[in-house]
Amino acid sequence: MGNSTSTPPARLPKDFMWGFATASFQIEGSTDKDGRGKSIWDDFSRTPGKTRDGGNGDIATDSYARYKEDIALLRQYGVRAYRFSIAWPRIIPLGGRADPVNERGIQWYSDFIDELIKNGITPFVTLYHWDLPQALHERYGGWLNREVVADFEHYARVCFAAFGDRVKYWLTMNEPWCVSVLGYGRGVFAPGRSSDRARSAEGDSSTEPWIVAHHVILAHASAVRAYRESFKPKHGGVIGITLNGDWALPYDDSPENVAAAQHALDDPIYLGHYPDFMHEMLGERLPVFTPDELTLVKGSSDFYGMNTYTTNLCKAGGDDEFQGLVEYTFTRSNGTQLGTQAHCAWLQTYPQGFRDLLNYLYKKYKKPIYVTENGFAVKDEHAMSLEDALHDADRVEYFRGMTDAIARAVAEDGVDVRAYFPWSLLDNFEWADGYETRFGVTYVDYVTQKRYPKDSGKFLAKWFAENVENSGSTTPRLSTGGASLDNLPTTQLIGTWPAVVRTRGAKL
Ligand code: PNW
Repeated sequence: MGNSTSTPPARLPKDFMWGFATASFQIEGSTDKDGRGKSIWDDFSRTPGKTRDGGNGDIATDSYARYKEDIALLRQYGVRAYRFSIAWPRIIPLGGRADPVNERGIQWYSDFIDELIKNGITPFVTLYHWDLPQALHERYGGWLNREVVADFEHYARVCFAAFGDRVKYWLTMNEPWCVSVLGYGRGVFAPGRSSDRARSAEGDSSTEPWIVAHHVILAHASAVRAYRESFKPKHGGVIGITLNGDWALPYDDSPENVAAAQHALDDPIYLGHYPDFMHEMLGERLPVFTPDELTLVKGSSDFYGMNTYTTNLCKAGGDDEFQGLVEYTFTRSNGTQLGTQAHCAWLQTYPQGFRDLLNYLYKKYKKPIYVTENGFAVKDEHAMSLEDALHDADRVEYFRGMTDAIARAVAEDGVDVRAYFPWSLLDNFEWADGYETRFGVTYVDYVTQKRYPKDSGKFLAKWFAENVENSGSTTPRLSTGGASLDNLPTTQLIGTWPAVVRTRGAKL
């Protein structure tokens, strides 16, 4: 694979899908509207100390109420597709397969999908982006109990039946690693279980994350089987899962660090079994797939769905099982930094790693790749004036590197990348970070709920307008008058911050 950046890459093919990604709990708000049940994030985010700034999901970006405005914004950016997630507790408020289906929840997503299609935007739907119905957590321990596999399959079937005539791209799960490790190991995400008794009264970080991950994988694979058997024949769409996929580089040439970097890249969905290293590390704590389950899991994704943000330099050692006994750093052996530091500790810019990851995955698995998230949170953006926040130079630099990497991976390396969804359309509820960390290409003023495109959003709109072969119908509207991107106000300064976005300094 090459790494030349001197000549411009060839254009992406005309059916290349690009758009922005979001998730229900991070943007919708309206948690008590239209019969929605509670999710595990509702009370968790309202519990003091669980989010960095005390923020919760009650209002978020108010996108449940403002969905037409959000879709108009997507249209201004000229996107071809939009990745969003469905909130399970809006569809089945109590979550289970014998519990009532909520027609008002179905109607809302149905209207939403129609509005996207009316605007020429292809819906790309995630079924589970972390908002498990609270009732299932209380009933049987949620992801810890195998019951959840059949309940998830049922929920998925309800969605396929209601929306499958219009939705042709499905993701079952977003990032199993975050669900299991952050929710049941480190305890920083809902439901917040952990062996750390300062953090949680209940939980066992040595066993629960692996049990949860096992059920997440089986739930995913069961939903895929249901889709392929009962819906795909008439609807003809594709379905898969999306994994955390950061690139891993050895810290240096030592054989143990080279092996450490490889551990970070193996996963059971595409291998069809747990990687050997996991057996060695976990012994009998690693759940066992029956032969039937192995058949169910292998090949259970039509494509390689990947959320990728950064590259880690890997050193063998340490005792962190959630990183496969590998230590991560961004400081090279010569003392320099890998790239530009984001607001979150785990993220630095490194576009060559993105190109290398795309090449690695395509050579290894030979499946089309859908990049379902990729993005950057500018350091201290929350503390800037609106005007400064809109000139998000570090995020522009990030996306300039990543778009160049994608274009070269496709045009020069022959990698089959079909879609790219920068995270995120809007600043939004960034989980345990609350509203402090901003990933949006659009600034959200949480007092007024006004949206303001940042330089990065304009950069991406222009880049894709110029670098995807024109299919005729989806040219971005950069200056259509009225609410065009260029006419939106960029100078209004934020006066007072609401309590919800004020930093309390609580570090997680
Ligand atoms: C992803 N990490 O989460 C999620 O899919 C989004 O909902 C989220 O807003 C986005 O990335 C930005 O954080 C991650 O600790 C959470 O490495 C944590 C990590 C990575 C991704």
